[in-house]
Amino acid sequence: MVVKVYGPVTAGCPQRVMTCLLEKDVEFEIIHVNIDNGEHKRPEFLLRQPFGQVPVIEDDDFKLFESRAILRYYAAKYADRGPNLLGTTLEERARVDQWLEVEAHNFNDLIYTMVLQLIVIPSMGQPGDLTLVHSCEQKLEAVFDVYEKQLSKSKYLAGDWFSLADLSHMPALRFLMEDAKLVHLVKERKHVNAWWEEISGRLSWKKLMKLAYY
Ligand SMILES: N[C@@H](CCC(=O)N[C@@H](CS)C(=O)NCC(=O)O)C(=O)O
Repeated sequence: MVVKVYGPVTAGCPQRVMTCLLEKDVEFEIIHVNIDNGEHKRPEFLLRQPFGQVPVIEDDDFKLFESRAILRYYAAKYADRGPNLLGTTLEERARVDQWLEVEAHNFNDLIYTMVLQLIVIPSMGQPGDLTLVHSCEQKLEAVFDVYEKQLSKSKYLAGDWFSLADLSHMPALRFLMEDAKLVHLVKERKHVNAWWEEISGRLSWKKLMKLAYY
């Protein structure tokens, strides 16, 4: 049965899930949800995701929302296929969880606010709040300083192997890399930059970029 992923292929949270499925070589079908016209807030979609957000997956009769829960599900379901994204020992798994929490709460929220102010609100014809963007940028400097320190000790966030913790950062990192005013956050940190070069060179990410943008 082909896994159905609901959400635009260009949105960060669905991209996180699709990258994981590509890592695990799981066949999937993208069911486009038009978030520009509010399709994700309609009653039919709220039956799938009661908070009106993407992504959602349907795998046979199993349905799941929340992108990081979906990552953990597929990394565990296909533990023996492709790279081990979860860790093996209890401690490795805990470290992956730790950095997944950091990504969700210290990192992603700041980027989400920036995307809203720099892309979403202007696309609706209103000016974004650049003071808010600047404040997020300042906070991100401090977050990336922590990452730089961690990545000087291990090749990836949770150790010397690629895990969900790294994968989960990729869509938001791409947004920074594509913005001429924000790319410095990554580029000026030697280890963070080398980490991005490494993870964005993975086949799964290259395949996703082809699916989404070419
Ligand atoms: N915690 C949720 C967040 C989902 C989320 O924020 N999705 C965004 C796209 S990346 C969305 O649906 N935005 C439209 C909206 O919130 O109305 C997850 O990780 O799945």
